[in-house]
Amino acid sequence: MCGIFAYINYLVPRDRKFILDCLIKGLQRLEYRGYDSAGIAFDGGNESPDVIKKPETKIVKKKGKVRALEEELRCEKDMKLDIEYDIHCGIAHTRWATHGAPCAINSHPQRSDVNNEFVVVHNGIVTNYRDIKKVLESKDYVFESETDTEVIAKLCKYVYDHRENEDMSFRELVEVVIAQLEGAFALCFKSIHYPSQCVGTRRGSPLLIGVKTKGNLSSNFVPILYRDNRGREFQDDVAYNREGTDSAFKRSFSTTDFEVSGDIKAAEYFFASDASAIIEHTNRVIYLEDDDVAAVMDGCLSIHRMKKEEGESMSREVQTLKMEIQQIMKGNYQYFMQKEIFEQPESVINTMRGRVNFKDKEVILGGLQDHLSEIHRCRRLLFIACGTSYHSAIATRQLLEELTELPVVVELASDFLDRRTPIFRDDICFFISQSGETADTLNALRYCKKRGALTVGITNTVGSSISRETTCGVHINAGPEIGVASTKAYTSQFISLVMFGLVMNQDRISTRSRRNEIIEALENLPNLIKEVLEMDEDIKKLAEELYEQKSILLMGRGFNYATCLEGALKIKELTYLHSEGILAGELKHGPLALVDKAMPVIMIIMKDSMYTKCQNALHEVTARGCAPILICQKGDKESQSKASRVIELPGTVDCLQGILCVIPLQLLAFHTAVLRGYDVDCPRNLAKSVTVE
Ligand code: G6Q
Ligand code: GLU
Repeated sequence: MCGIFAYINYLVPRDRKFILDCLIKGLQRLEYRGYDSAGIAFDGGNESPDVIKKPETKIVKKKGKVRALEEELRCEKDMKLDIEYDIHCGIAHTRWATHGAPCAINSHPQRSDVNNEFVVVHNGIVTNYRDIKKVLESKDYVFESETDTEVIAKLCKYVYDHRENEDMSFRELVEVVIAQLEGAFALCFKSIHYPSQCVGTRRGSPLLIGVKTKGNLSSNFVPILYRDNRGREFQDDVAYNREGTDSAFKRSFSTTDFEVSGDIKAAEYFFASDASAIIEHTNRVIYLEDDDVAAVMDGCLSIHRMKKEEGESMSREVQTLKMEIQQIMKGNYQYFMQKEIFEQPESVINTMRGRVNFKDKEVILGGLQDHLSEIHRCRRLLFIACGTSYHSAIATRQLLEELTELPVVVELASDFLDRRTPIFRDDICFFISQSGETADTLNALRYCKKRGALTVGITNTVGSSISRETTCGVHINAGPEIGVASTKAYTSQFISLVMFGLVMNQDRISTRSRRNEIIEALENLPNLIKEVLEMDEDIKKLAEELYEQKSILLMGRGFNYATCLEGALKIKELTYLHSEGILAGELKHGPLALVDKAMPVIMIIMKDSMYTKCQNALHEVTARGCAPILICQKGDKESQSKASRVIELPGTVDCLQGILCVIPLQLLAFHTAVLRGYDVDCPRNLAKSVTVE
């Protein structure tokens, strides 16, 4: 979830061309994060800023690439480009749609009204936007987009129009607004009521500020003066008395703050989602933390805290970046795939955000809500997909059968079409696809639609063909996946399907304890994923032992059969080694012939209902002289005694264990590919989006 960039110049005269170029360049630097549309807001009008009485904000937005937005700007006739601004704030955005298809109207900046009084760019998801929208609609606010973001802009106007204190600052206004928001966000605001000011804030999504100051215009850059309030609690109790306004908007809070000020004669500030957009302007940056509200006004930057946690540091360090742009785009990682593997503690949270209520043990999937009774009445559930997405359905099939008590059929899209599989009007057909564009899955969707089945999309790409053409669905919200080999999308698809099972089971009293057990495990899952990721070094060592092999077999059963299939797919697509995922129950029916002392075998044995059967498979394998590499639960000494190497994982509920088990295999495939000298992000012969049959 995508990119924010803002540029503020204070007493550094810049013409409009410079400002627009700077905003566009900022967005281009963020392009690698993945996005589907882009937009910017800046001061409009052709009068000199010195004579303007009423400033205006111009918004330009475009679906597609930043290049298209640039083109659109170029086509703007009657826009003077040489008009010069001593002080100016421009904001820009690349959007990865989560609410509403990618199109100009849904792109950001979103606005408060036709006069663009307040405009905002947003990364993330506001989970309570429906409630806020309802309140605002009852007050005659008219919404123009399908986004969750638009409520933020409209709420700004509402708070501004109802303020009791005429001197309310922009920062104070934003604080009132974000106190109403739930979910994850990074935001930047611009307003005609606060000309040339910018406010940025974050909760859950990243935002940082580049700082470039000059002591005076003619001198070289001087170090900025940073006044930190370490050890001193800054009292600034802003208790908003909002009596007479809607109770939905009542809240009071106190703030503490920091400032970048001093002898600032001229300054430029850059807000951005990551340092790649800032580094070419300055290497001095401040990383905002959750609930920081940063405001640039009259060349000074102040950072306020919405609340101060006990023992929290009272300073924000101005850091000096020493990185190259390429490095920053991939964070501390060398490859996108590696970054995406390590993102999984956060991406699974984003999948569950606003859907799983851990306190009340409730799950709501907004996109399916209106169709649940029809789904409950169906004859069977079909899950149709390709590759990794297909594996996510295999991984959750057993749980879905258990929770829905319905027949669950999992199909490879290509085979499903080849067979011209019979489909009935009372079938519910799910189409799982990261890209939402896979030709086989899309064709299967059209085939099922024609036969009258209800179609449900599980995709990562809002506005994709599958998400548009299905009747309803769930966006997995894993964020853009750039590495061709799917990793974080798999775990997010997995969780989306588990959430679907829980929704279907919600009203059943007899299974409440099972449901609660799963929801509790979901809550703890991000921590356990982190724990597994800490084993990276051990897995790398294992890769060093295996990378010259010719073939690797993976065996498991029950909840971990899919893990073997997915692990083998990761190994073959990245390392070009032969690898096969084998159902341990099938060993005697053929694959056992492959096993001998020399054959590398990875076995997954977890302490679930399959434990004894897996032990039998282990015996069968060791009896042929093979000492397998074992992925098992911590402390399972019995299994470990027969293994050549052991990867010990933390335990979770049986039906989620596959998420923890697949991560070492993702890492193994990754490290093996690196050791073999292959391009991890773009394996040979493969494409990220397979739009041909
Ligand atoms: C695996 C690949 C691939 C992918 C399929 C389906 O690492 O990314 O197997 O899962 O090509 O793609 P979609 O999920 O985009 O439909
Ligand atoms: N939820 C917002 C939208 O869909 C922002 C998405 C993003 O992070 O780009 O418009």
